[in-house]
Amino acid sequence: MVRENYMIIDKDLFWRDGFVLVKGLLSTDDTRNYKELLVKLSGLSDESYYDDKTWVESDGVSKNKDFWPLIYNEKLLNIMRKLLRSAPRYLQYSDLHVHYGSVGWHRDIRCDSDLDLNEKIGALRVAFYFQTYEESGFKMGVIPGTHHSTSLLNKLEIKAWSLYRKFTHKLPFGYVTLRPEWLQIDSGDCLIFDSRLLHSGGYISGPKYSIYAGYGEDNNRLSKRQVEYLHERKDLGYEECSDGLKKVLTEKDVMSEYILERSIGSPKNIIED
Ligand SMILES: O=C(O)CCC(=O)C(=O)O
Repeated sequence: MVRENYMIIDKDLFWRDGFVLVKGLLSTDDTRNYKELLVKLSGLSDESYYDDKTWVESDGVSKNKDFWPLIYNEKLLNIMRKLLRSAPRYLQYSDLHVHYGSVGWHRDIRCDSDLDLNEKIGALRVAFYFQTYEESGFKMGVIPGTHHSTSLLNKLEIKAWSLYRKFTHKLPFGYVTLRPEWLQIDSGDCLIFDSRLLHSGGYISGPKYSIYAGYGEDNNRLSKRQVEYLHERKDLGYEECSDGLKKVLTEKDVMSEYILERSIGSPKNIIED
């Protein structure tokens, strides 16, 4: 059954399901420009997909000034203002993807306990896409409600299907305890989801360009944890938020208290004798 409420910006629905798909959030011009930037930075093109080339850059939005307008896109901020309890904050957690997919059910934030799942709202992940469904065949999978609860049976089923996928390189053919929904993605679409939500990219059959960015609230321990993750994952090479970006984030009222705290404790500010 096709649900009608993918695009309804309603806080209660969002808190219940954990996601909203906003069709055509970005204009055609913006979509073309960001795709061109991804092509330039990655050195890959549509054709590279057919040579099995992929590219990922962590912290890519913050490191590249040309992407900053995405962070404070007014349409996006207005939507997040409806979904959150306080002003949206950019958490500096971002990835640029070319022809890359993350297939397999996962969350984008560590959830240690029921306490984490019981929080009404966690950090947010915002995904922007720059190719048509016709070009890529890309669908994004989400399992509504799993940001608040995942039963033991759900977990076992996820384990079983991930083994199946590992050995067959195919997506599951049927679910028993899980109710995934597969969202058809087009150029300019934007998916906003709670980082705790179980989600999976679908396999692609053509070029794909996407940007994933993290947002949250001040005074929210899951938003704080999202920023702490940037410290922990040294391998991802997150840099301290630059003064230029801090200035812009402050002007646009999306500066996070956790990013500011992080700067204070960053190695750059530690004086060694
Ligand atoms: O675009 C995709 O294939 C999914 C990416 C994803 O799930 C992630 O980066 O967490």
